[in-house]
Amino acid sequence: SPVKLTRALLSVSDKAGLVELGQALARHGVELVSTGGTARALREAGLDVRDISDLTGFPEMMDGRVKTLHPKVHGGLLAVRDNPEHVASMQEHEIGAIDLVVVNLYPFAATVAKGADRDEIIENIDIGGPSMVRSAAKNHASVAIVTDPSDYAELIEALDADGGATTLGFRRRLAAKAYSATAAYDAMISQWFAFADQQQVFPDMLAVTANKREELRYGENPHQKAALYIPAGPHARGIAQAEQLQGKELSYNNYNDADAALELVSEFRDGPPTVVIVKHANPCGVASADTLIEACQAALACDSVSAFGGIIAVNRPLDGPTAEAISGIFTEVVAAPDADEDARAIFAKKKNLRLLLTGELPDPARGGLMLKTIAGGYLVQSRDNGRVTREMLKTVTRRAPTEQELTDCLFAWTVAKHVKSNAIVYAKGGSTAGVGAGQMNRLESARIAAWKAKDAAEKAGWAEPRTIGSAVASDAFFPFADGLLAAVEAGATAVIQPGGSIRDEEVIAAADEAGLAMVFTGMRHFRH
Ligand code: 93A
Repeated sequence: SPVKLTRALLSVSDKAGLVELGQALARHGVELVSTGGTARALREAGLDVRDISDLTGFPEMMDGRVKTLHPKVHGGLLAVRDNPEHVASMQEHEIGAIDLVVVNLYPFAATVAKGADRDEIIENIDIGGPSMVRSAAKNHASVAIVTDPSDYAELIEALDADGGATTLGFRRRLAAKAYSATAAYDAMISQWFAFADQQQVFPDMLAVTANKREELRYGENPHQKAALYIPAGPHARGIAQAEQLQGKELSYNNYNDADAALELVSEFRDGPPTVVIVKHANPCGVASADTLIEACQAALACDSVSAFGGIIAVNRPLDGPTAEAISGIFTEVVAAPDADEDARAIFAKKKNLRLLLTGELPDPARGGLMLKTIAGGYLVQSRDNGRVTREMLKTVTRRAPTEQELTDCLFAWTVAKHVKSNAIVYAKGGSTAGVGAGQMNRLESARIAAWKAKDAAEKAGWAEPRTIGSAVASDAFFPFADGLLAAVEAGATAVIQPGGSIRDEEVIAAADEAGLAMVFTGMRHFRH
């Protein structure tokens, strides 16, 4: 796989480091072929250079728009060196192999940045350069492609070390970088069109990395435009890949809520039958049980008021009884790995209900990136795939949690991870008792969760709210003891939280005084 260089094509707008590179190549006996400006710069440094017009037999023409776009260039780049037919074509058409391309492209971004007029900007869209980059990168089995002057030093070192040859590993890395460079270059041009032409609602820059699958009726609100894009490259499967069996088109909010529901229920992929009900991207009822119908009833009972118009996700194929129970309340979307005949028949009567079949649930431990726009920028972070296991828990109170409390703690913690911060979740016996979401202080979230549990008990005619004897999860540490005291007041007996506050001791003392068992996870799950 090492390829000894014989001919290099250099065509660079940024002439930095060019002469040093040319000298190194000459030292290794490599023939240099160049376009106008590049050839001039090399010659001025006393190097021997062959003009591209000499290689192609055509002059550079049309203001340089056509310089390297020629079979003698692209044939020399693309020919498979050990393919007899390719070799025969090279001989027949007098095409010489080119085994190194050094290109950097017309400075499109800099031309826009300096405030050039439209014609000058258009003239700085490089065509021949990216073509050579892509040809050379495709044939990286034999050709090295350098697009970045900061890689010249490594190339020179590699040639010096390998007697003027490049290795396959190096060429492969260069090829990957080359395609990133051309993709970024085109993205930039596409963004410029979108920006210069403001009435274009969907900047098709996104099309560089994703394909628009559908335009949605509107965005979060009716005056906003919206569309769903699917990544162009390899990607994980999720709600966007679900098969819709029936119901109206999904709206922007439907997708967003169904995603939240599916992501949460996927945490229970390997767990017992579980049902998640989501409203405004927050879970309002989550329950696990021996059967799906029991889990469904328990999830509905958590907060039957909020469940109205909700989005439901389950971790088992839907059966008839569960479908019947869901049909009894107004539901916007149901997402399930599958649905049996009975369930399908029952839902078929609910014309407006959107039924989504997801197939195997997404892997909650998978990696990936999360993207959020802020004015003038993007925030990018890795997906929150952190998971807390029993072994990671550290008991910090005098009393250790019972087996049941531990199970409730982990259940509450898993749900809290999917609740907007500040998140407080009470859980008992495999279902949420109260969820407090999105408050600006933790105490308020704790109070709201407890209040909701009380309200649910009254509505259901239970003797007491299910926070009595529950476990409570907090997505981040309690900065003061007051949030914990609110949980004590609500009747919680166990607490799970990250720990790490400078007032941990105060919080632990308050827990001890109330006879609570508390465990620290050492991991936080903010979500906004
Ligand atoms: O106008 S082009 O799109 N047409 C071409 O055939 C072509 N070949 C190379 N631009 C082309 N190039 C670009 O010219 C290279 O990407 C490089 O940026 C520049 C180098 O030109 P010069 O050597 O004349 O400075």
